[in-house]
Amino acid sequence: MATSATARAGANIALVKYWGKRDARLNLPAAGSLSITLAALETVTTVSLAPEPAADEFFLQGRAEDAAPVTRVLDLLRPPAGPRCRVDSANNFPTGAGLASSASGYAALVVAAAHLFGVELGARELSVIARQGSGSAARSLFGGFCQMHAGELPGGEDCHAEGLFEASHWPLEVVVAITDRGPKAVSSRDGMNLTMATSPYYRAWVDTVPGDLALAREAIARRDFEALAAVAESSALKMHASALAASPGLLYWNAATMACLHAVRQLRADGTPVFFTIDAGPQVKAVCLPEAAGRVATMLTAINGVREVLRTPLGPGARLV
Ligand code: 2P0
Repeated sequence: MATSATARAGANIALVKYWGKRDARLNLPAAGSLSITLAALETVTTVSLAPEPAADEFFLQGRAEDAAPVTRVLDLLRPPAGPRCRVDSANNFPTGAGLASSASGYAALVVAAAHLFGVELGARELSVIARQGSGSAARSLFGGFCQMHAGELPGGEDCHAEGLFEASHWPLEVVVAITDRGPKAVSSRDGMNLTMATSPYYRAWVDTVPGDLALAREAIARRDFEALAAVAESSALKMHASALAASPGLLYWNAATMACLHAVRQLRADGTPVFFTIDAGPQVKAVCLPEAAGRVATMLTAINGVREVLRTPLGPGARLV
């Protein structure tokens, strides 16, 4: 029997956002979401059987972290009273800064742990497990274009991700403008819980998601860039509007974030195929056709307050190394 397994997974960026839960304990989203998986922003995770049986250990970028969230996910895959593990995880991009490190992290974890424990599950079944670590992680099981289904069953058995198209269907590129490398002040989980509890716009936001999912799926199937740009920017702005209306209001953006949004809108008005999306942090992700990526990167690099610009094509789903 193997004593360790290693998997890698790309981060994903939602074009139709997830923000709110129908069950916090089971981590079931209130609505579906739709994402693209990124090739160049990646987590590599090794799960090893621990020589000491006492407790799981978790190291992120070489530093010991609280292992409890990792244990909860490992317990869904290992036999009762099965061996404890050491988990070593490394991101090649800033952690906890709104770049979906928990998504790629839990996706790589479930693929590695399933292999180590000899659990033979497909990507859909693994997405159900990854979701319990982090809702967005379910989507990193798949490459290219992916939809997360909220499901209706109380236990969440029908809450899973689905691969829509491989990356080759429509090879978009993503240019990420990093405006702050530090961890965000309010985690996604806390931010969405606060929005659910206090924002008068939360219900209105959730009600718009099914329509946006249908529009985005249709735009991707037809490779209709303008249609995808319209629904993706709308989804991101509505998510942030619901969060801004929480009490106290959640303000994830800084001045450079806002400057990037205007720059992307100006580029598109001038004929460049690019749109923006923003997650629970100050970074701006500009999604574009490949021929526009150089121009978009040059434009965002020149903006005051942009610390670094990353470029990535779409990539494959989580996989064993
Ligand atoms: C998304 N985000 O759809 C949205 C947009 C952030 C903003 O999914 O509580 O870390 O672990 O399920 O997955 C980030 O939330 O939250 C996220 P939990 P998660 O990408």
